[in-house]
Amino acid sequence: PGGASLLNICMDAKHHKAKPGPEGELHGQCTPWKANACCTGNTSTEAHQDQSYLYRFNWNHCGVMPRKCKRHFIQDTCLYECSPNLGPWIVKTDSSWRRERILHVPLCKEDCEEWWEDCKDYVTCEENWHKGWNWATGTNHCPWGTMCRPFKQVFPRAADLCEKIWSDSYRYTTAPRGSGRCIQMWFDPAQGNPNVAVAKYYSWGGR
Ligand code: FOL
Repeated sequence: PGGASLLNICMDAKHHKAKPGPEGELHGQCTPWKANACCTGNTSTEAHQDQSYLYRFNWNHCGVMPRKCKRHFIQDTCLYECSPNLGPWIVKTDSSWRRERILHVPLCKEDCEEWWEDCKDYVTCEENWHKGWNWATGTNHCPWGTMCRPFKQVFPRAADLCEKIWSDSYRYTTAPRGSGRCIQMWFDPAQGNPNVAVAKYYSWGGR
């Protein structure tokens, strides 16, 4: 494996298209991917909803998540659902809801640190948001015996947030945005998608 086969592909997961391609319109924060995306317009709209049909995930499990924090979770959802540039980090997984996942995507330092900074005063009861919830009502709630604690206690450093929250989907890096060595959750599509070059670099063996 490696090389060109890792470029411009979609993972085999819950809502991803089979192959990337242009979308006439993507919603809100997902618009940067519309020239070439693994998500449909519907998925991009749902990415902005509380308890969307995507995963029925409740951001507000410890009280209402502030707007400035939620925008990072929306952006994470857009990258996860829409990016065609995560090929070098796609791995098979044994899970009830997806056949492939991403592992250790090198996230740009600023994207991780701003996410942590804007969420540090919000509260949560789980370190890994992929598992352990009480789904009895159809959406996730904190399981009995857990406590809502500030992000900055659950995730003492920015790296803890970015790496732990989605079971190591991301790796914290010290590479800055624009370096070509890290994946950007946020970008201005006017200059193209900066993650294309990053996927190329890593698919040919860059470390
Ligand atoms: N963003 C990123 N960057 N990586 C991801 O892997 C990712 N995954 C989701 C959203 N954004 C992501 C999907 N989120 C469950 C919880 C969260 C979720 C998807 C599914 C869930 O059903 N959890 C069950 C266990 C299910 C199982 O593993 O069989 C639970 O016990 O809470």
